[in-house]
Amino acid sequence: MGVYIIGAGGHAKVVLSTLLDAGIRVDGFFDDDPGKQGLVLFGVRVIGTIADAKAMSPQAGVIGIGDNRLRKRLAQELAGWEWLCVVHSRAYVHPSATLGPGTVIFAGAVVQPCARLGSHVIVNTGATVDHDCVVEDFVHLAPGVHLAGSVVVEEGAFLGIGSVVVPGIRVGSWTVVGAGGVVIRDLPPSITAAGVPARPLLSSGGCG
Ligand code: JB2
Repeated sequence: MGVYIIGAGGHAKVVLSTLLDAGIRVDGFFDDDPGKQGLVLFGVRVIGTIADAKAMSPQAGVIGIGDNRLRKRLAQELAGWEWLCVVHSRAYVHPSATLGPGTVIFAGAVVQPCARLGSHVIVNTGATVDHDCVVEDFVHLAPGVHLAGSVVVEEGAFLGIGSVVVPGIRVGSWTVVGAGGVVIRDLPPSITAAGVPARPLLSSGGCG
């Protein structure tokens, strides 16, 4: 069974560097961009489209695409693949923390005791997850995000670069927190919030 990265953009580049750091040999990327076919990145080639990956027997790998909904869709479409959980050697994960398949912990990140992280989660460069947090499937914590203790981040939420969440708060599924947001109250599902403190952004209501 080979090891492959799905996607060959900016996020895939960091996923590759993390796999290589962990001593894992990578056999290729799959990406739909015709302009990327045959490209070689750190010695690893883009060898086909995502349709080509689906046509193979299930392999091992990581979905190296930052978009949370797309990562979820591809995880469903590539059912049967063995998704690798990868932790950079310069990240710290306490032994009591649990990490699901496909989850990546990048350089400088910290995951503290009893944190529970689901599958295909991204803990990006220098992000921290404190004790007893629950981070559900397909969440992305961008670089420099800080979750205090006992925070819950529901499925598919995206916390933008440098945002922070105070203890015990719940961020709803598929909600987006803008860069630098400071979350001090629970946020419902499927909204965008920003600011200090973070508040839901009002939609225009379609009136121009
Ligand atoms: O349906 C698709 C799709 N299928 C394949 N939608 C999108 N948006 N992309 C698709 N792809 C492939 O995923 C594209 O051909 C492209 O090569 C790759 C996405 O690359 P991109 O560099 O645009 O995004 P990324 O997910 O690698 O990185 C984003 O997320 C990271 C976490 C960027 O915002 C990075 O800056 C960020 N660090």
